[in-house]
Amino acid sequence: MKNIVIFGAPGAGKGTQSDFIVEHFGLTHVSTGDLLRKEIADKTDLGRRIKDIMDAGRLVSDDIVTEMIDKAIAADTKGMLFDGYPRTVAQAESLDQLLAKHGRELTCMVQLDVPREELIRRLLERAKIQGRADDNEETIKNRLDEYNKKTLPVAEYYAAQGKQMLINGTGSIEEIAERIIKAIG
Ligand code: B4P
Repeated sequence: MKNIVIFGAPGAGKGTQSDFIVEHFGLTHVSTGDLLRKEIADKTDLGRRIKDIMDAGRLVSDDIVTEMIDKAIAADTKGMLFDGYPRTVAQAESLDQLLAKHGRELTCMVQLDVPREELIRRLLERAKIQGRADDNEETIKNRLDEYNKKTLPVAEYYAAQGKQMLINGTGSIEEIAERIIKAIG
């Protein structure tokens, strides 16, 4: 059973490439960004608490996302693709513990490598099409700062475990999908 993390900066193509990976390997897709946005759209208590944090491009607390992931792993029988999680070293440690609790372990971490100017270009382009609350110039800068400070150390965590696979995340969506599937396979 494969359990894979897709990792990268905001706009690196994690959500985009996740569709190809889950289809090819028959995995369950868990995007913490999608789960959190649903809480906001459904106006739940949690959604009300996290809206301002997400709109500002900051990370929500580790406890909130860890609880969501625990539930998702408990409900899964196929193997999983974790998209947008873990985003801090504390979350990466929790993921290892949660997988072990369910008798599983992480297969690998796929890291999409994309230059900063291209990340900004993609997110501003998406802003025109989807109008997501956090896709504007100032919030994008906050998201990239959060990524550099809190999320990039997660790459070292997986490199130290020998589980990091670095993939060139530039080029056409199909080309990148082919690179990822070949590397995992
Ligand atoms: P996410 O939903 O994970 O959003 P994201 O980082 O912007 O990546 P996304 O997957 O949407 O974009 P993609 O790169 O596919 O997180 C949003 C917020 O949720 C965070 O800021 C945080 O507040 C909160 N959050 C989520 N998880 C959390 C956690 N674990 N802990 C704490 N907080 C958490 O694509 C971007 C754009 O690029 C798309 O428009 C796409 O079409 C385009 N694109 C993709 N590939 C391309 C290519 N090859 N060429 C050209 N364009 C491409």
